[in-house]
Amino acid sequence: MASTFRSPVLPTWCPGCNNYLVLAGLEKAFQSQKLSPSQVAIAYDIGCAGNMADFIKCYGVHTLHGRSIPVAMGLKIANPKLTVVVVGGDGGIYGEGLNHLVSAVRMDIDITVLVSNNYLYSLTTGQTSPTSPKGAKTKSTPLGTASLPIDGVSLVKSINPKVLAKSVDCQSPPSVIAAIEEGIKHPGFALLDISQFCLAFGKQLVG
Ligand SMILES: Cc1ncc(C[n+]2csc(CCOP(=O)(O)OP(=O)(O)O)c2C)c(N)n1
Ligand code: SF4
Ligand SMILES: [Mg+2]
Repeated sequence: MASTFRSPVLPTWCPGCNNYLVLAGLEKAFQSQKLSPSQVAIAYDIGCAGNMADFIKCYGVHTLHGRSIPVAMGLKIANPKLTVVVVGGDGGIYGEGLNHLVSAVRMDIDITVLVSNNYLYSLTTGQTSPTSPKGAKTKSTPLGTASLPIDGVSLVKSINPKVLAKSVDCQSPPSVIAAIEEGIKHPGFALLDISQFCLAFGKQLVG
């Protein structure tokens, strides 16, 4: 049966991209919570992950790079009955938007932040991101990344141990599906760091 959350736009991600799993997990979680599209609002970041904006049918704002969390906070404050979700990448959430993540965690606001963590800026064709491993040779760091990577889950827990923060890996699809449902159900702030391998640019990180 077709999902009530599926828009008529077919996903444009690379065949096999792990974001298909995130999309399926979100749809499954909304359906298991018996939510209708008019009860859900999603703030999308910019990037491959954020392009999900076109593929889901519910309230949504395709925001600016790094600015999805403050938009989600505004949505939740304006209408606390809404289930509010953020969909973004490691670049937007842990880089340009990191200060907003800190604010949301301190407030323990009831939003669920899904980070498609592929350790790169993928939409812009594979530059170093805040989670790229130290020494990673990428398009933007041919001599190797000088900085240490950010661990989003540890960072968030160190700011507010009360929030839900979990790391899951797309190599285990059931764990991703279960974690998304847990995040949506959690009555407070939830961060899911969803580890992914970018099929187009990830080989820079393993070779
Ligand atoms: C304010 C602003 N800064 C930078 C960009 C360019 N830009 C677009 S997507 C992107 C990186 C996306 O990486 P990430 O958030 O990890 O998402 P992914 O594409 O890897 O899913 C950047 C730097 C932009 N669009 N807007
Ligand atoms: S470039 Fe990477 S993250 Fe983007 S759609 Fe392709 S596989 Fe997915
Ligand atoms: Mg990324």
